[in-house]
Amino acid sequence: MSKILKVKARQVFDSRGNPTIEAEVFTKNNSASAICPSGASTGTYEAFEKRDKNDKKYLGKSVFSAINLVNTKISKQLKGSNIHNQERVDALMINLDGTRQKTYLGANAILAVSMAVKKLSSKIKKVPLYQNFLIKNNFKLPYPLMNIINGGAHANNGLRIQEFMIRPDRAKSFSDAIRICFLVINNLRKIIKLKGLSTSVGDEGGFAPMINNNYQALDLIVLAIKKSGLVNGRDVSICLDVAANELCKKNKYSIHSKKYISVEKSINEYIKIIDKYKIKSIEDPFAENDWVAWNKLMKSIKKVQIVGDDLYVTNLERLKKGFLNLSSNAILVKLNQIGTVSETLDVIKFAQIIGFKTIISHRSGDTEDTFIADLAVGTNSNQIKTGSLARSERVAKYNQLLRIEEELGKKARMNNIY
Ligand code: 2PG
Ligand code: MG
Repeated sequence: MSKILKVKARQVFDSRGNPTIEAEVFTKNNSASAICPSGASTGTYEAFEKRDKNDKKYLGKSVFSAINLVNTKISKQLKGSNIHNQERVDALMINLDGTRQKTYLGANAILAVSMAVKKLSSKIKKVPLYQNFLIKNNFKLPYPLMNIINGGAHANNGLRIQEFMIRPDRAKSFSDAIRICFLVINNLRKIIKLKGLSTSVGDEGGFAPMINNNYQALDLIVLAIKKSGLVNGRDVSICLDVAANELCKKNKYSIHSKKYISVEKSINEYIKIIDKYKIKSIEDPFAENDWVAWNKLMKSIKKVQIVGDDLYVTNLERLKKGFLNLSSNAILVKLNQIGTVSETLDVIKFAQIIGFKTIISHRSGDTEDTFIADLAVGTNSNQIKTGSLARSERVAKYNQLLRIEEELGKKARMNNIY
């Protein structure tokens, strides 16, 4: 048995240039480190991200107090624990924290340590990280949900919907999936340029042209798919993350235009764009507490993947509620929404038992850490959402999946999306 000797943390920076935590876990002869990501459109029920609100030198965003807790309390608590017993290590941190949303230690502190423990366990076992989760053979590669136009809280163009994505549904391999996305992105860049718009990118690497109308963004994507010699709705599907928490006021929504309209009218608009643009997946179509609206949408449409992100916040209790309420048929999984690897795996296991699709996701403030690429393969997750083929913190995850595919060789298979 390899015992944890100590844990050490340091402040590093995420892709938005904000401070975040890197934790390093040591056994006698080995060490591994991991970095916690950070969201912008966060759900109310997410685990707590601890920052030094009064540290003016970093505009209240530094993470030194959480780091101090890692170096003292967490390190002391984990000393002597078996590095391979992830559940016990995570339980020790959860108990030490003792709060519902991990407000004492901070989920950012706990998660960085939890991920580093998983990585070190793999290193000591001499197995690739993806082989150290739930699946032990028949590994499958996830379909990328690739972000190509950014709006909402991830850009300042005024687009209502936060993420416009494509999914290469007919790709036979992960490398082919990436090639198809590459083609569409390159054609989209040309189209945006020809229209005299900016090809600069948003937080997740998708283009952020100054357009403020969803339909305009969707038309650009349809054109880019066509120019790539592909068929929208067959070879490539358009997928959305509405992030509707940001677009809700007193049970009314401003998803489709600046005007706030009722849930029923919003659903009618959804039905129209699903038909017109052959949309296959919609994430957070309504706000995190509007269980009735989610259920109405599920009953009004068929064959569309409805994904709960802010609705579930990778929390087992909320997922159970959503299952009973018939709120969605898929869940977005983000490690830092819940704060430990073990709790994340519990949520994935339950989601798969109830027949939900699982989509492993990055955060809009992400890092060079590629943990989620391995997590997607190691949990047999159907899809991965990790930004565009731009910005190294996004591309790093796709590159890691290409490496995994190469390593699996002839045994590599794509997951199923339907
Ligand atoms: C989302 C995520 C990731 P954020 O809403 O799904 O794309 O954004 O990390 O800002 O919550
Ligand atoms: Mg989301």
